[in-house]
Amino acid sequence: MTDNTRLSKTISLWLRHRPDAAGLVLDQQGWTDVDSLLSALVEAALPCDWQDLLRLVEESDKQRFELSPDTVRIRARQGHSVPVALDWPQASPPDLLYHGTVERFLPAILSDGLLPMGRHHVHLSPDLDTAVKVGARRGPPIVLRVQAADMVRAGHGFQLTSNNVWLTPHVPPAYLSIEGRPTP
Ligand code: HQG
Repeated sequence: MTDNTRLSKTISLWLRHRPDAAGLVLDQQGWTDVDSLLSALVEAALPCDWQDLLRLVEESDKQRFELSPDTVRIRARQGHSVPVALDWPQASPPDLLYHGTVERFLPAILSDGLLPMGRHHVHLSPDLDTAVKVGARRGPPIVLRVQAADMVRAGHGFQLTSNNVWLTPHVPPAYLSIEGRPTP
């Protein structure tokens, strides 16, 4: 693992799941002080200065982190398991969204739908490529198609993050089909 990947994974862990492990406090919207984060990184023997952090935020492949406009605070854009109420706007999704997963989860997903599991929301992408990459984290990827516009017509809400991830609390199985396989 490169130093940058280790740094990014540590910051992801702290800002999404374990702020307590670094003595950090997140506010309601998931923000914490950049200075506290930099001090915690030094203590964890992952020294990172302000320039390094700025580079990491800007160059992160998925734009996972966000700095406040005054650059005093930082947060993860999504993916939390700690209680935060992120203020992403409700938005109207395209007709179809995609979710990458693996074969072993399919029976449960086709029976219960997509559930947030350890996170606050189900994460969906507007393009196939991203879904393939998300699924491939766990094995040979399976991509599910989500009839997002139909869900909206049935009263389901969606939020759109500034790095183009669509969030929704639950996708019932009726709105799912497997990309590349005939609809049952
Ligand atoms: C599956 C990463 C059984 C779901 C990624 C997934 C993404 C079910 C896993 C972002 C299920 C949850 C989110 C059900 C869903 N029964 N399994 N009913 N419903 N699942 O990591 O979407 O690099 O919480 O298919 O790239 O994989 O961290 O969600 O396999 O963007 O920035 O349960 O996290 O981004 O896994 O990934 P996750 P995800 P970062």
